[in-house]
Amino acid sequence: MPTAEMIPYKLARLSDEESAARAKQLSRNLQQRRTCRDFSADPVPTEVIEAAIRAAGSAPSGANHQPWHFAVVASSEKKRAIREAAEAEERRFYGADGSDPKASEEWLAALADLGTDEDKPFLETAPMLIVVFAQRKGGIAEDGVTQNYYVNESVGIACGMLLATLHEAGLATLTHTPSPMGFLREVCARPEWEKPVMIVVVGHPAPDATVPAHALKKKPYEKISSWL
Ligand code: IYR
Repeated sequence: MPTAEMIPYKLARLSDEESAARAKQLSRNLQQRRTCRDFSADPVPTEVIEAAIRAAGSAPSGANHQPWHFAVVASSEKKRAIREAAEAEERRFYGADGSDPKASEEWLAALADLGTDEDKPFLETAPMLIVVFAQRKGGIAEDGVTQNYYVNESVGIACGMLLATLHEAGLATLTHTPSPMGFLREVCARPEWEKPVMIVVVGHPAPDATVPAHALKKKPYEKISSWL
């Protein structure tokens, strides 16, 4: 017999019409999200960042251990430090340092549709960086010892909720993953049992921002779903 203390769970019951209308409205808006690489320097309200992190922190997680940490970086010095370290990794990735690229030819070919390169000015231009860390160990107490479960899945869902909230708030985002990312632990003063997962760059798009046309090539609904 499970012995867990249980508490009531209630949701306001919507009519099917209201339910569908709300799902479609949010769905339509989320489908407008793009990965933005051209940011303006305009500031963003800290309240929005806080609300998005609170939403992310409510994500489901293995054993409810909430194995995540969100480090908000807004200072010019820290942003510059992150840009410099990230660009050093990216130069090796793309072979822009004169050596053989770390990325395979196949990988570089796949990126051609995005038009990315080793220059990451957005890491300094954008007003906020949210560096997401996954806690391999620690439990709710963050003791660094207790085993965590389904860490990648949990943090992935939390990141999705973070991005959805920021987009709903009218902000542009970029999920950026320089590889390797170990330097982020040092810049953000995080413990060794935490693994940097991604930098979520947040801001307003620059007035002349563009996105690759490739971004609009979404797999059709019929292909991404099957009803059995
Ligand atoms: N981190 C590199 C390369 C890169 C890799 C993937 I997979 C992308 O979807 C985009 C970029 C960069 O940021 O340029």
